[in-house]
Amino acid sequence: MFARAVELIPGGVNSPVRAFRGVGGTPRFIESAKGATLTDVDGRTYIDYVGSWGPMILGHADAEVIEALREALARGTSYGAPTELEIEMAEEITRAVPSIEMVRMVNSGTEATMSAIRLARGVTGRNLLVKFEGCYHGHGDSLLVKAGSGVATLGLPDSPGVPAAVASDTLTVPYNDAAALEEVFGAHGARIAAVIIEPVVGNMGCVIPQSGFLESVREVTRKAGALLIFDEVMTGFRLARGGAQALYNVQPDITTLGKIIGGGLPVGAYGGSKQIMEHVAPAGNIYQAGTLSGNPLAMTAGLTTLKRLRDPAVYAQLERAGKRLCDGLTQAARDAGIETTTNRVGSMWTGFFTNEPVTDWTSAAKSNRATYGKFFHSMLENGVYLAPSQFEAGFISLAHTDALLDQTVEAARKSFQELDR
Ligand code: KE4
Repeated sequence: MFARAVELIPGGVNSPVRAFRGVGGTPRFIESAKGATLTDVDGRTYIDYVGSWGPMILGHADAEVIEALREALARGTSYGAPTELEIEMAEEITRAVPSIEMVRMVNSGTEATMSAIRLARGVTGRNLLVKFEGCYHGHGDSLLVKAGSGVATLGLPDSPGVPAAVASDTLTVPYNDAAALEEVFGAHGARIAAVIIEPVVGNMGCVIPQSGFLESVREVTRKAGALLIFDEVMTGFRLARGGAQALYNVQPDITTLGKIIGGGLPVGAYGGSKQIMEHVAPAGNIYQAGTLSGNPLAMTAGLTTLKRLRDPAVYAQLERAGKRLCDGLTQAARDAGIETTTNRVGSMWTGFFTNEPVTDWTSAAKSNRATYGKFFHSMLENGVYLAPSQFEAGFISLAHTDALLDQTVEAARKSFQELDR
């Protein structure tokens, strides 16, 4: 199948990370999924910790979600006109996330962050954007930018096709480095429209904000009149019903969401105060649109998922599962004499093959990618499907029973033993 796919689809995949280039080998083609389990086209089953990169927090093919979709399908798939479902989704999100008084649905996390950045630039009348090295916010041109030579120097394209003129409006600073952010604001503060950040990072592997860091980002943006965008596409409804901003009690001006709020169907959203969101067309003049935005199927799958997440017990369960798994994995590695650093918040985690703390991209990049690749394939052979890259987060769902978590730890015990030191 992969040989056929590479003839017709760039790299044989519709999103690069799926091609296994971070770990080598041939990607598995998936036939079906149920609960915590994936089944590939050869009939092999795996305990899944990718969960479609975050959305599948209830587990795959959740009976209630499938039933709700079945009923919705009978009423058609898309109207291109407003529906009550979109009001219910907006009510669900605004009730769950205090900083969001008004929200616009889009169709991907990329659309959400692109729109949030345009909104921030339109509202402030400023152009510069600040992001953090190692954070990923989708593939919008302003975000495919790498750091210039010095912290306060303007950004450079991180992909062909991104004009230098666009990249130079983005500045990049190291994560967890409040001093570097202060320096950037000292040099450019009055021109900065927004800072965009993953409040808990998933995209360099899981990296946790150090104490006071998010508060310092909030303070420096407030003082300079720049907007703070929390990109909670991954952390929204994952770490808490109110997202990372509820967990760390830091309120951004704009929040982007995605993944979980679509229950596995294409979705994204951005929201904030009414005062800010009323600038978005057609209420205001900052343009953004989308054929399938708020489509009835994604709203149905998303709402069914979010209603199940109203029960605070689910986050206690996800925390217990995360601790059980990661304590087990760490012990299994240690028993095999292998040093790992594990960063975890709730049901989102990464085990890095390094013996140093991982607090930013520089420290994450020191991890041993070759060892991770060997571990990944050994676990795959042992029936466990981890993220096919050292620099991604793993996700546990409500369908991951203690038995499956313990089975995963046993598989890891074998895999760690197999790793040549
Ligand atoms: P999408 O456009 O892929 O829906 O969302 C982009 C995005 C925005 N913000 C954050 C914090 C994200 O994690 C993402 C997408 N995450 C990746 C996982 N690293 C999706 C997987 C993929 O690219 O295939």
